[in-house]
Amino acid sequence: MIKSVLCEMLGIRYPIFQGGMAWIADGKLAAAVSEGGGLGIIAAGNAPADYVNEQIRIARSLTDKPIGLNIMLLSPFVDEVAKAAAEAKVEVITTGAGNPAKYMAMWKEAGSKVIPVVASVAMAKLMTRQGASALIAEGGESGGHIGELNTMVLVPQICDATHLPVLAAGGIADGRQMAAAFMLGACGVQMGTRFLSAEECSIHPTYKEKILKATDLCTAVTGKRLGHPVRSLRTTFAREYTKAEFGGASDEALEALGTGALRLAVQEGDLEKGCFLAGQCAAMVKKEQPAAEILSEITAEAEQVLRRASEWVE
Ligand code: TUI
Repeated sequence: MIKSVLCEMLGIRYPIFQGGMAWIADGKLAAAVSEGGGLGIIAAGNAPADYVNEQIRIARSLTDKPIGLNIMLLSPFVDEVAKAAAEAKVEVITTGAGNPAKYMAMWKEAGSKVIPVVASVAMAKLMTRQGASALIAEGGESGGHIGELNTMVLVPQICDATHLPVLAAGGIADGRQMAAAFMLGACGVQMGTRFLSAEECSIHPTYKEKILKATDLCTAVTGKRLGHPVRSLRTTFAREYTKAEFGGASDEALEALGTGALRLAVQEGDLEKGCFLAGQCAAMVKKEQPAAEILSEITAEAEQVLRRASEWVE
């Protein structure tokens, strides 16, 4: 067994969160992860409150274990989703792509634990002062919207900047990396890409296949010019976007290229126009398996590695 303060704090067996991936992390996937002993997290993404409420209902019908909701702070529906989260009393609220300070009092009053994703020391200190229960330090190996720093340098600096429990995220897909995260001071991990291959993950079969066939250099970052760098698989979309980005396309034209691209990847498996978000660890995802098996396999491997760690010391 891995011992972690996160397990006691949240009532979970494994200190592993499933990342709140927009369009992907629905009630079914979140319930499978929570039922398997981790923390399953529903992604609100850019969806309205009605969608979020429905996914929470689905998750609650499949598990009585704690669940989380990820609120993407750039969403046009962020205010109504923030309110819905408080009303639904989800056990954990995670946030991404911004500063959730103005909602934190409301969420805490509702009894939710607030665990923001941070990508810098300044944000970690601010969230600590605002009453977060833990922090997710997400490095640039991650899929989707990313910050400047990578996991290896971000995690220890965040751990030094807060007394709160820290989860490491970004590029983590196996037990060796989970053990390494503990060595950096983290007491848990969040994984997104690894859960794309879960049997309970309902992405288009083409998306799953692209992940299972990915190799080490398969991802690229686009969107730096608009100030929203995003990591995805190198597909036609990524190539076309990069061409437009560095070929003098207007901001409006770039926005138009990106609109709907996540949905096209997830629901249609559209290899031309879809944006297939994935972390740098995509190549480490080798087979489709139940979410519960992913959790037990990674934890068993981390335990084995951690037991051997003392062999380095005489
Ligand atoms: O949010 C994510 N990953 C995402 S969000 C998303 S949807 C989207 N699509 C296109 C453009 C933008 C978003 C796809 N993937 N991860 C968590 C995360 N949060 N990574 C980095 C941050 C972050 C960045 C800045 C957190 C806080 C922050 O603070 C800035 C400030 O001072 O407000």
